[in-house]
Amino acid sequence: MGESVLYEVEDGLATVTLNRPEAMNALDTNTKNALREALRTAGSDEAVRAVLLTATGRAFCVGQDLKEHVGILESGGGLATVAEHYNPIVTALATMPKPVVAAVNGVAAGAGAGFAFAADYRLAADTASFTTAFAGVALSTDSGMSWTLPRLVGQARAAELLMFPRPVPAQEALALGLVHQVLPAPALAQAAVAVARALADGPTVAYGAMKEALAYGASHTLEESLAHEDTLQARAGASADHREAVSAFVAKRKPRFEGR
Ligand code: T3D
Repeated sequence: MGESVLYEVEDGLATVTLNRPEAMNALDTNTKNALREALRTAGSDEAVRAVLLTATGRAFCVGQDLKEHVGILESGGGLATVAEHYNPIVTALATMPKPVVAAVNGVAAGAGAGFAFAADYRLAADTASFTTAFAGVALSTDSGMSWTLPRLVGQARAAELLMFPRPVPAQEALALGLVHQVLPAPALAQAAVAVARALADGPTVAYGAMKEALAYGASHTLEESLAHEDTLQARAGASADHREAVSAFVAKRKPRFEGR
């Protein structure tokens, strides 16, 4: 992995850090390749039980690197990056069977916002903001935003945010339901690690099943969702962590989860 994305695992928590601060973490080809591989690694590594996605510098991620993109367009290149990069990155974030936390340290634009929206839990610095940005460069929407944004803020607000892009400040993002917590910027990193650490120490099989159940329930009937819950609950119910949790409850002690 290149150094435009840092990857570190500590005691079951993988931290993936966008690291092009001089470019506001704009997504050039190298960064997109490295991010895709980091997330695939985190998703498939059973020792990783939660992922924290964050970034260095004053921005979280300003989306597609337009300075690189202009060259690709001038040389007759197309929009292959959606299939090559954005789709697998968002698929990894949204479907890996473990929680993903995004710590949004600054502006998140275009695909950068899309990545944050694809996480399971978002914390933002009070100096951060979110903008869909696509209309500003005459694009529609990618990085999963057609799926995540209406689920977060509703169809009407999603259309407004896409058609009239503007930096939505962190406090407004909280009120809209785009983020779960807003913190003073210096407190963000520690708060995000605390959330991600709690998830990394939690019942991983159950969390993975919850992600799957929520995604399924969003586009299936009640009857289908109930049947699917039955299958998923059987999986969680067969986990060692479920046995441990029930034993711990009965013994009035704190459970110790192993993620299996
Ligand atoms: O092929 C495909 O399918 C394309 C897929 C696209 C997916 C996408 O993500 S499309 C959306 C791309 N992103 C944008 O359109 C965002 C453009 N940027 C902005 O709107 C603003 O810069 C921000 C609202 C993000 C931040 O504003 P501000 O005032 O804090 O910063 P600034 O002064 O505008 O920018 C500071 C520098 O960052 C500046 O460079 P300079 O002048 O110092 O050399 C600016 O050009 C650069 N920068 C900002 N965004 C990008 C960027 N450089 C490259 N790519 C960017 N996306």
